[in-house]
Amino acid sequence: MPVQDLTQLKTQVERAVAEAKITDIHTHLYSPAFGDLLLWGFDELVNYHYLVAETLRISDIPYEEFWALSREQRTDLIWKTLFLDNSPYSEACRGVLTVLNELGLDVGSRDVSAFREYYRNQTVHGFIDKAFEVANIDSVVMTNDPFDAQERKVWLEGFEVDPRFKAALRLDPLLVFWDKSYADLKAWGYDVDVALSARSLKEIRRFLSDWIKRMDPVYMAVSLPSSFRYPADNACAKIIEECVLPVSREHNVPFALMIGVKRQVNPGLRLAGDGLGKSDISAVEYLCANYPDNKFLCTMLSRENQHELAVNARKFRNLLVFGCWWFLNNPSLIEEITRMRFELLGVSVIPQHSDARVLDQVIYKWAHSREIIAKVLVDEYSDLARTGWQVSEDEIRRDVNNLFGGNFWSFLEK
Ligand code: HDL
Ligand code: ZN
Repeated sequence: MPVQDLTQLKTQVERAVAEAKITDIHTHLYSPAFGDLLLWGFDELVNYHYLVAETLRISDIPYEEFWALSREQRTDLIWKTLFLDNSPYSEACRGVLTVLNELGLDVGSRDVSAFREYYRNQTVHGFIDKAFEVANIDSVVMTNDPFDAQERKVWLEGFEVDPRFKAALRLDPLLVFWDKSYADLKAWGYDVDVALSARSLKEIRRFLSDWIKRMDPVYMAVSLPSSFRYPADNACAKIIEECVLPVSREHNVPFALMIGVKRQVNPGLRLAGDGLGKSDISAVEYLCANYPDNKFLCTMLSRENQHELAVNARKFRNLLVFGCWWFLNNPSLIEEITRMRFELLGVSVIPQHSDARVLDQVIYKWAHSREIIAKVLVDEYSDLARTGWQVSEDEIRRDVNNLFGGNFWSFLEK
């Protein structure tokens, strides 16, 4: 039945977006088998590094004094600074309140002890079910780092897989910190040297294949600095060219490029200390053009890179753009970037991922993004309607399901 008017269109888009079961293609969440690597609950939510950065620009507390506080003491300082002494309308603050509200808690009470009491009555398994249900997500992709000692142990010992948690093989230590990580590979029995001999490159390919067999990742990923250049005469480029790309093709596991971080611009903030820089899009262009048999997912951190990234995606069918990453995950930028992407790429894009680091965050990150993406879609479809082109409810659902997961899974299966 074609959609006849704006009110009906809006209702149908909002329903389709609300009902779409999402594949969240990049998070820092872990299945319960990984123990306390999975962060959840009120105090973790308030201690999210986004809120730490916002607190430490207002509070005069010396950084080391802040870090010497207990997690709960940090929560209380962050809560007072950002929620009570100032109105919490920043995206990260509002997100905390959206989570509490969506869980049915009385946000207006501002009663931190009541919020903590709620979580004390939850179990991790029960809360995973709850968070997935409230956020209406089908599965999340983890960020799995074989160089992390705590995580590595779980993978080597084996564990019961929770199918809602997909693996992603994260390669930052290998690609960005080779001068240190080569020693790890050597200790693990891979015959490598820092100079990247032919033998070393072969052994790095073996390392990657071993971990792909162990993890069954949906992709390999790396967060690259805004200074990333490709081609280049450095270890990062050499390992990408000689190891990651051939292994990616061999196992049909896409390579996800996340480009634009400036690591630790303020080390005193620890995890909150990273900044961003505008990156060189020609690296993405070169990789997609020169490796047509490789599949690349890509997200970039700078607003200024978004248009050229979308234009690149128009040129290369082996490039799938995803997400409004990190400092772009704010309503005004999500709307701007999504509109531009829909105008340039139509449905062939993954508009969002949550990047959730605390399980509860999938609730707010998706609630906020669904609202914006639905709003943009209504405008796109109503612009179509003005030409006489009527979209049916089935077509709306088809598009929405592709945007929220179908495009990702189809890209993997190519
Ligand atoms: O490198 C990444 O995957 C980033 O998302 C960082 O983890 C960053 O600290 C973050 O959590 N952003 O949301
Ligand atoms: Zn991330």
